[in-house]
Formats: sequence, C-alpha cells, structure tokens
Amino acid sequence: MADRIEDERFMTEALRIAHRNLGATGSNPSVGCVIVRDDGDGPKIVGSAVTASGGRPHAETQALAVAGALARGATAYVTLEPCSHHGKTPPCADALIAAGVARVVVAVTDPDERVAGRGLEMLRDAGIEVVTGVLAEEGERELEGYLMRKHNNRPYVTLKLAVSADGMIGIKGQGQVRITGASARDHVQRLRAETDAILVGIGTAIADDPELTVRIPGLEHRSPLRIVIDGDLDLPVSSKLVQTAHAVPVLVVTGQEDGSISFAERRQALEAAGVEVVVCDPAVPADLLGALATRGISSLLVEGGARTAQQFLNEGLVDRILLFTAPVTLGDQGVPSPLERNLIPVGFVHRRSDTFGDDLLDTYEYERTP
Ligand code: AOF
Ligand code: ZN
Repeated sequence: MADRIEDERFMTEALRIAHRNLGATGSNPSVGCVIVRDDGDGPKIVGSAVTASGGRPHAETQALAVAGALARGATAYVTLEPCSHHGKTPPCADALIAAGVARVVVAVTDPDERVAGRGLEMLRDAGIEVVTGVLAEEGERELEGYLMRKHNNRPYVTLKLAVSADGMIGIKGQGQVRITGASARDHVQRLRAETDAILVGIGTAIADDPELTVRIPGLEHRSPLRIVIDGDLDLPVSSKLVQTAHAVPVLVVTGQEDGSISFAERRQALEAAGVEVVVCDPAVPADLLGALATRGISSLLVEGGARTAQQFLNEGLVDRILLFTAPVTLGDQGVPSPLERNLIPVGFVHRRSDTFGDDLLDTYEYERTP
C-alpha cells in the first residue's frame, strides 16, 4: 500500500510534467500523467506524458503507450480526473481500465460537465482503487486557467506591470522604455509561452509598437494570441503586430461600427493583413473575457498600458498582479503606474518575491472568499 508521501512525490512529478505544455494545449487543460509500478524493489516510473500540443492525445493514453504491458497492476498519477467522454478521443478512464491499472491517484476532479466525477466512477466500478485530492491545492494552481474558465466563463487574468523605483511605467510621449533588465524580460517571455493570450490597449500598441511574441529559442511556436483593445480601429497596418499577423494571430477588439467609410476601410485593411476584428464593447472588459472563454482561452496576460490595466482593476477582473520593480528613476516626465500611490488594491495578498538581476518581482493574488 503506497503511503501519502510516496503519492505526493509522484503527483509532484505529474504536476511538473503537466507544466511543460501549459499554454500549448488549446482549450484543453495541460494534464500530467505518471505511471508507477513496484515489483518489490521500490517504486519506478514506467511511463509518463503530458497532454499533447493542441490538446490531443490526452496525457493518460500516451503514458500508457510508453508503459505498455508494465501498466498492468501499476498506479497512475494524474493531475486531472481521467475523462469519461467520447470526445475527439475515446475516454481515458476506459484506457486505464483496459491496461489493467490497479490504482489511480488524482489531484483535481474535472469540472467539465461531460466528466464531473464520472471518470472516477468508471474506474471504481471496474474495481480500481481511486484516491483523489492528492496535492489538490497545487493541482488547482496548475489548472487555474482551465478551472477559471469552466467555473466562471472567463480566463484567469494576470496583470504584468514594470515600474521604476519612483513608480513610473514609462516616459510620456516615448515608445518602449526599458525599465527592467534582460533577466526580467526573459522571464516575461517564458510567461507569454505559458499563456493562451496577451492583451494591450491601443495606446501601448501605437506608442511601443510591440511584437508581443515569444522569442526564446525553441519556444517561438508558443507565442500566444495577441489582442489589442482598439475602439476606433487606429492600429496601423504598418505596426509590427499587423505585419506579423499571418504568422502569429492578432485579434483586434473594437466597438460598434460607426458606419463611416473610413471605419469600414480600416477594418478591411486590417483583415486583409490577416488580423481578426471582433466587435465587442471595449469599455466592458467582462464581455470581452466571456467571448475569449467561449473560444477556449483560459489564461490572459494583460501587458499594458496604464489605462487598460486600470480598467481591468476597476472591474475586479485581475486575478494576479506581477509587479516588477527596477532600480531606475524616470522622473517627472514619467507615466505613473496604474496602481494608485503604488498601493496594491484591497483583496490582493502577497504570495512571493523573486529577484531577476537587479529587479524585484512581487506576486500578488486576489483572494476570493468562497
Ligand atoms: C484527460 N486527460 O490529458 C486532458 C483531459 O476535446 P476533447 O475530446 O479532447 O476533450 C476535452 C476535455 O478533456 C477537457 O474539457 C477536459 O475535460 C478533458 N481533458 N482529460 O483525461 C487529459 N487534457
Ligand atoms: Zn482523456
């Protein structure tokens, strides 16, 4: 009989594997599965896998394929309840039963209405020992985007801010101003790779002309969907965002068409360049988040600027704040941080502090009362 410590050890490994494809599995959660057997000489991993890029095949079927006949009598550690539905692939619960697995250990049950406990039931009905809730908190953290979308029909929203020591996020009238150092910027690139979509307001898109892609060697294909809130369709066709739209998708969110010829022409020009234009009241971020959830977006990184950040904060639509502070001063030409008097809004709790070169990263999370 495996003990709790052993279960947590292998679930930690399953969670670590699940993290590999975070942001790369489309509307499917990135799940980790580890298959362990003990022939009396200590437990050994005989197969492991993460949900494939794009979302299929699921983790369990791939891990079982690696384990082969060694899966018989083994324990499967899965970060999310194995599925019970015939989707684009047959149920993972059936695959585990057919492989003769003796025990299944799960971190989080699946809120998907097609699964919701039925996966566990199928396993138990087949005589498999099922243990749930092992490292549930860590599992919920790893699956935070998927769970937020399933429970609240919106993505998990992370606001990233980089401020100078005197509380400024840029210099008025200037484009991209480097505030943080290379190590912090690298970290942001990795965060982008783990995120489904990234969002900026039109002010930032014009002032900074950012590309918002992932440029880490080997992870270039992990660039998220790039979203610009652009009420009047002012995004220049010559911008880097539009110029790269055929390679990495760009979504422009605009308000009601005003019926003018110039609006229609601008829309046509953006669409011809490969940009998707959606009409959704840009002043109501909740509507936009609902629309994003409907297309399977589970995590959103809000990267600027001050007005967009303020809007999301005011509406209570920020779940995590990543606050980078750099040891530079920008002076009175600076654009003040959207955090009033540089205070973290009520309801957020400090989770951790990390350093990246000379920069500090403080992570705050909104603590919801159940
Ligand atoms: C698993 N293992 O690795 C994942 C699961 O569109 P489909 O048919 O692929 O189904 C998507 C659902 O499958 C998703 O909403 C979630 O319930 C489950 N994801 N399940 O057994 C996995 N990624
Ligand atoms: Zn499955």
